[in-house]
Order: sequence, then C-alpha cells, then structure tokens
Amino acid sequence: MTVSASGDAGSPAPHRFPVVVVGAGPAGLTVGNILRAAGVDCLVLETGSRAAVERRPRAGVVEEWAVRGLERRGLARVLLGRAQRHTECEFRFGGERHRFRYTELTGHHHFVYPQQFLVTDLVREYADVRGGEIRFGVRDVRLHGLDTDRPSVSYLCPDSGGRRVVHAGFIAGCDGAHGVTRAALPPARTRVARFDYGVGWLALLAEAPPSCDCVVFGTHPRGFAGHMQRGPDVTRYYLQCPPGDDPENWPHERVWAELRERLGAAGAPPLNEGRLIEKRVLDMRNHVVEPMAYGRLFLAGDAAHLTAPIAAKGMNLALHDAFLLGDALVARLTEGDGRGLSGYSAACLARVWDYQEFSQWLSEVYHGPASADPYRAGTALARLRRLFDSPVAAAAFAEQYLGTTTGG
Ligand code: RFL
Repeated sequence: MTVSASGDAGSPAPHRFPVVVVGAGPAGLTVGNILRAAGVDCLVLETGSRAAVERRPRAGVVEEWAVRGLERRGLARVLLGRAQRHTECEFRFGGERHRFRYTELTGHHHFVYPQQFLVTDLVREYADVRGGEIRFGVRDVRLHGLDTDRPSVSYLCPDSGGRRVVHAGFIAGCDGAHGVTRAALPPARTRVARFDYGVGWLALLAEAPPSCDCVVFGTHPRGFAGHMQRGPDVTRYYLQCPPGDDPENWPHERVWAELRERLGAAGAPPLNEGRLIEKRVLDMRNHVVEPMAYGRLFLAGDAAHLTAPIAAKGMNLALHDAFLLGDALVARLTEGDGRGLSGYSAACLARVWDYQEFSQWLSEVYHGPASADPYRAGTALARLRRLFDSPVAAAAFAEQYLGTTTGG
C-alpha cells in the first residue's frame, strides 16, 4: 500500500504529507527511510545544508543491536563494509593499563563508524535511492495545531524567503537538542528531568592515527581523558575541564601535555600527536522529556533526551527511537494499527532511563578521582577495581556498555 503526498492541482510541491520529519540527523533520516521503504511519503525539513550535515563529526560508537536494526531495514550496507569492529577497551588508572575484553564476556561487539558517514549513507538512501523529499536550508520552522487532526508545519523557504505551510498527518520531531519541536510540547503536560554533571569535556579531533588499538579511558587525579579511534588518520580525544571553559585556554602544547599525563601508564605506547582539527567544550548535562509525544507530534533522539557523550549512547538512543517510531508510523498509516504509536514513548523511555543510569554510574568512575573529594576518589577506584576482580561485575558492566541489557 502506498500512502502518498497530495497537493494543489498543478502544484509541483505537495502541501500535505502523511508525515513531516523535522531534522535530518540520524533519527530523522532513519524514520524517513523506514517510511519510504513502506511506500509512505514524507517530507524531511532540515536547517543545515546537505554538505553541512554530511560533514558534522560527532559520534563514532554504534552498538551492535543498532547496526543489526539498520541492517534489517536495508540501511547498513556501507557501514558493514567500512566500520571497525571493537571487542575490548582499556582503562588506565594508578599508572597501569587494564584491558577489558567485553566480547569475550558477552559474545557482542561494538562498531566504530563516524556519525557523518552514517548520515551521508542515510541521506543518499533516503533522497537518491528511495526518492524521499528533503528540503535543506529551511529557516524558522514552526508547528501548528498539534492537538487537532490537521497539524501543520511552516517554514521560511531558503529560495523565496516566503513562508510555506505543509499539512501533516503526523510530525516527527527529530531536530536535536537545540531544535524547536520540543518547545511545542505544552509545559503543563510535559516533565523535563535534568541532570548536570558539573564538569566539562574538551572534545578534540586530532589529525593523527590512533595511539592504541582500542578505546582508552584514563581516570586520573588531574581529570578524565579519553581516546577513541575514528579512522586511520583521525582520532577523537577528550579531556575533562571546568564547565564553560574556553577552548582557547587549550593551545596545542597544553592539550598534548595533558593527554600524555592523564593517559600515561606503564607500557603504554606513546601518543601519536597531530594537528587539532576540532576543539570545543561540552558541558556534561543530560535531560529527558516525558512523555515523548503530544497529539500528533512524536519526538525522537536528542530532541527528547540529551545524553552527554560519557557513555557514547546518544546516537544509539536516537536510532532506537527512530526504529520504533518509523515502524509505528508505518503500522498506523498502512494498516490503521495505532498500538505502536500509543506505546511509543514508554517503549523508548525504558532504554533511555537505563542508559541515563549507566552514564551516571560511569561519570562517577571518570570524574570521581579528580573531584578533590577523597571519598569520591576512593569509591570511584573501588568501582574500577571491581570490574577486574569480579566476573559478575564485569559481565554486568559489559552488558550495559554494549546496550544488551534492554533486549538489544
Ligand atoms: P542531531 O544529530 O542533532 O540531528 C538533528 C538535526 O536537526 C537539525 N535541526 C533542525 N532542522 C529543522 N528545523 C529546526 N528547527 C532544526 N534544528 C535543528 C540539525 O541541523 C540536525 O541536522 O540529532 P539526532 O538525530 O537525535 O541524533 C543524536 C546524535 O547526533 C547524538 O546523540 C550523538 O552525536 C551523541 N554522541 C554520541 N552518541 C553515540 O551514540 N556514540 C558516540 O560515540 C557519541 N559521541 C556524541 C559523541 C555527541 C558529541 N557532541 C558534539 C555533542 C561525541 C560528541 C563530541
């Protein structure tokens, strides 16, 4: 069954779509692709240009269940050919290296595939292969009539500057943490739970090969440091810093000196240094919006829940939401089955809260040693040592790290 867009007679651009998706990140593009595969027309509206969204480097760790979900929907062909498979990570503390072999414990692994590559694949599949409509460069997106049967979305057209109105059966709010769709939820019907970790991370991309064959987490009295491969010539590093710190306080020499100190451990290979091509401070904060739906608006991904990259979970949650929302919209629009949509928010939030709790646990491990509080430092190290002393604790950690505890 095909569910088509409709427009004024003779108009080249339909003014009504079964679904309007706001935002072309991993969440919005996955929803769009699922709809197109089922013959449901949709319109994706994106403020950025195609080149900008295909170049934005952010996540890299994709959980195995998420890759299998993409694969089942015909969206992982390029990823499976290019992504690295990771089976272990390394913790460095007390001047020593400790390998954590999570695949040995669980049989599951991680994929590492830069987010901009996934977005590029999803845009190509949606627009060029599945014939989906997408408008880049739109401005001032507004939502109207959400509690009616005829909601609409309006935006300023990048070419004419005029306001265009598109009627929608349903709206998918996938416009990230700084978008507009979340603000359309009525405050009286919405709860926003917030958590501020009180630390910042200097997020860095270095034009340099990885310095180790796996992800490295360094806990150190001077602050957390992380090392994550992004490809043969680009490596992501993190350095804990004060929240709101100015990246200009971190010149090249200071960054590399601090990374060497915090990631230093007996027998560790030296860091491969290189030009820093990204340097930004992220304040570590989370929030969760409940419920993730109102009327005909359904939020997915960072629009509904921001998860600081402490546990590399944000994009994975965005994909989980998108799978559920895409499938639920297809069921509703092609078979009249609304059960997926009515259970959507609760089904997403189970995994969201599980990952929030894990991030909080891990944050204490990473940041406790530098908290200047000897009690927090002591308990953080106890948590770390337990991972290497207790097979049961190690297995539980591995499940959460891989996201397999919640049915993945
Ligand atoms: P996105 O990717 O932010 O996409 C939203 C899109 O909406 C557009 N937009 C609008 N479009 C129309 N109208 C508006 N009013 C709009 N406002 C915004 C934006 O231009 C954009 O194209 O949200 P989505 O799809 O929910 O995806 C979420 C992920 O991007 C995010 O959770 C991850 O990047 C988080 N994250 C990580 N997640 C992981 O699972 N694994 C990781 O290893 C990982 N590493 C990271 C990360 C995030 C980072 N930063 C920069 C916050 C590393 C970093 C440094």
